[in-house]
Amino acid sequence: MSSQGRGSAVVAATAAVVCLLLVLNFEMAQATEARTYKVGGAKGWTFHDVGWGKGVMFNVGDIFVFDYKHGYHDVAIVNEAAYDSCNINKAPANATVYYSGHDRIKLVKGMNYFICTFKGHCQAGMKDCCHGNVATESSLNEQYYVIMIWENILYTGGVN
Ligand SMILES: [Cu+2]
Repeated sequence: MSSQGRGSAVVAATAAVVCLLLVLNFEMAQATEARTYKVGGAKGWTFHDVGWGKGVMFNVGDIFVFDYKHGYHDVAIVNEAAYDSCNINKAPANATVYYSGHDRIKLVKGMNYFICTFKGHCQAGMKDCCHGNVATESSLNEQYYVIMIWENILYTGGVN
């Protein structure tokens, strides 16, 4: 009788640990999994693209995919001055330019500015900017809290 009671306690404790592991995995996945976005949506990187992604919360490490016909456009990572003026000469001399037609660019912290350097294209709206946010402190604290609960169950004799 008593051994049966202990057996069901072990099952319950095991189930609790499994549940917490699932929560923990979910939290970790949310914090570390970079998301991928196709710039411009279905039509890809093209004219009149300015404004795409407005109001979306992007995270550092998220990946922007620029899809376009190779040789017809490019993507330059620029600064605010070059972005605002559509003048590539205002960007730093070492600004990175991608031109494969399927470029994957990782967001960095702060503002990320992209323009097409082909003549007239930026002026025609081939420009986008977005803000790369870092994970908030509160979400990191929540993860830590879940780990603490899990460790308590494992080390305070909860499963014995
Ligand atoms: Cu272009």
